Amino acid sequence: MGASQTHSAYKYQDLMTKTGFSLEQIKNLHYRFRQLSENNETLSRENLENIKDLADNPIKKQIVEAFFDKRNQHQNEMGSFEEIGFEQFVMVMSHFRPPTPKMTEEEKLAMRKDKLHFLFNMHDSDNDGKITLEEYRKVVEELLSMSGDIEKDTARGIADAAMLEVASTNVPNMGPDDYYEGITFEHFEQMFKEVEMESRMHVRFLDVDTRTIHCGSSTS
Ligand SMILES: [Ca+2]
Repeated sequence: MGASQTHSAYKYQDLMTKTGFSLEQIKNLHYRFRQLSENNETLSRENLENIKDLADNPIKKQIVEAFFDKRNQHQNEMGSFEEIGFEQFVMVMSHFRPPTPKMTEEEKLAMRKDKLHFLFNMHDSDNDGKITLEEYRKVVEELLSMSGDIEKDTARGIADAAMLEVASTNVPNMGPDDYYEGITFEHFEQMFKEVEMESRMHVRFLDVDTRTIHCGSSTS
């Protein structure tokens, strides 16, 4: 037991450096990881799909997939994992870390970009660097399917109209015959220019409040 404790202490240290989480936060995440994986070394899609708080989330599929997406591991790798271990889990969770008062402006900007990349990747499911109309439609349809009385055709119409607006904002001189290939990351960044999302992007569905990384019911 002593040996394995030393081992995990060493691992924790490494993860703290990589993610900026505190020791306590990592311990909390480990606790939650063990719960989710039912005490296994790795987490499967099934483990996450069974989370009750996620059941009604319209973009559940994208959220679950994000955990297995190699792009979210900060290593320039692509593709997806079958299952993820604790370290990979923490790397994904680090995208939800809120900025701290101690951070410099530069660090805050880098963090913002990182979060935007995470969101962008969630939509760009085939990872070609563009969110195409097809990909955008899928997300809008899923978002709108929440309100059961909206027909698929209506959802489609709303997605298409939204995309057209995005296209005309991002490519102001587009002619009627020009084909809009999709939202690039630069466009995406523009779209979110006015949105303060650094502290807003957090998850509650894992029963982990990422603003504090406390497990269980938060007292705030
Ligand atoms: Ca794409």
